[in-house]
Amino acid sequence: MTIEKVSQEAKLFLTQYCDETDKPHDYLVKRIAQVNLEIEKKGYYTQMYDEIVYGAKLAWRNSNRCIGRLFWERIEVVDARNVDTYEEVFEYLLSHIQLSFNHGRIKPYITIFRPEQDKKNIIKIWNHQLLRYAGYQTDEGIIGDPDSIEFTKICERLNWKGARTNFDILPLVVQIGDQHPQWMEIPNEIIPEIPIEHPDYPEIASLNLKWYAIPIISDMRLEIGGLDYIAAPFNGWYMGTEIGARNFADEYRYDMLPKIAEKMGINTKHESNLWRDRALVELNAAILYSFKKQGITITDHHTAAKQFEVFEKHEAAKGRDVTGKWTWLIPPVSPATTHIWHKPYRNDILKPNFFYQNKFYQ
Ligand code: HEM
Ligand code: NRG
Repeated sequence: MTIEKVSQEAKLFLTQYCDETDKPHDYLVKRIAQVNLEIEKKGYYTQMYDEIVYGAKLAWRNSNRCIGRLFWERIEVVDARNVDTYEEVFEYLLSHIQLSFNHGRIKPYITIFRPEQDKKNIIKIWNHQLLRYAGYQTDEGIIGDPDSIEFTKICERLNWKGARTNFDILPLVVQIGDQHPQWMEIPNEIIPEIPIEHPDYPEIASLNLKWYAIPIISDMRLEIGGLDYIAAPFNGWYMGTEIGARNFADEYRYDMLPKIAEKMGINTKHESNLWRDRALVELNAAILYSFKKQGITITDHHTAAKQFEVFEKHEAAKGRDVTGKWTWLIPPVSPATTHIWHKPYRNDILKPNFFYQNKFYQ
């Protein structure tokens, strides 16, 4: 980004920030002047804590693929912009896992490391999510999560060795500047996991399925006011279908529907028995039941869609249009039972926002 562009983006963001948080006009004018001076001197500027807090909230509010946006104002922001060493990065990441888990009452959290523009000691997180299962291609077939095969190879090349179960939590892999990346194993005591069981089909427990409690996306770029926070891991809580209808159900992931059907004792010979659909619903019921039994926050897709509808009403009341990506907002189970199915959304990309970025490895 050129400095003209940074200055332009900064002005747009600061104007929105001051507008929505009722700052007096002369505050905005002074702040823009100050930021421009800083940009002229060093090519970028440093945002105030309150600015990154509001920026992160706006980025969530603008996340078109997210159904959880009703709670956009309720995220805790950890300022990790002064972090320089591997030890500190790992400390912040472990603490993110623990604070966001909050003994099961999961809290939305984001830890923000230095922006890319601040060239020194730029921090890169190689993991897709802070908690994620390894995947291995072996002669006997795939072990673990096929989605992680590539990253798992990278970890093994860095001399990490997994136990080769279906649920090996990957290490945290961090790179500072162009240095050799370092990894650290997440201590078992702080890894919250939920064994999956079904109240009416006890046989399902014998599949020994489990999943981790918190989705902490760590590979997206957070853009606020012209600055690129390339390391800014964030989390909310799971919607059950993410695990039950995708992670465990997709044929290219854990592919569990045939096994669930077998444990339920239903015939899988004819598609017209709808055995896939029946297995899918009960697997999703099992996910929600198991999380709730352990007192761990999770939402079902009906509740999430209703909350999203409230979000749409709140936004309309503020005179704002809700942008969204329909193909992602509809849940993968019974989508037409939600209001989202029945209306269109404009997939306009507003900023601040979270963006995909190239992988740091390879
Ligand atoms: C995507 C739910 C919190 C930002 C999603 C998806 C779901 C979801 C179901 C689609 C995921 C998929 O299909 O793989 C929720 C729920 C939350 C929550 C229930 C509970 C509070 C958050 C927070 C942020 C966020 C705190 C950021 C601050 C995003 C983004 C995506 C997304 C950027 C797109 C991810 C991608 O493209 O892979 N969310 N979310 N969400 N959410 Fe949320
Ligand atoms: N489907 C992915 C997670 C994507 C983000 N989902 C959330 N985000 N709920 C999975 O691991 O299944 N969040 O910030 O809460």
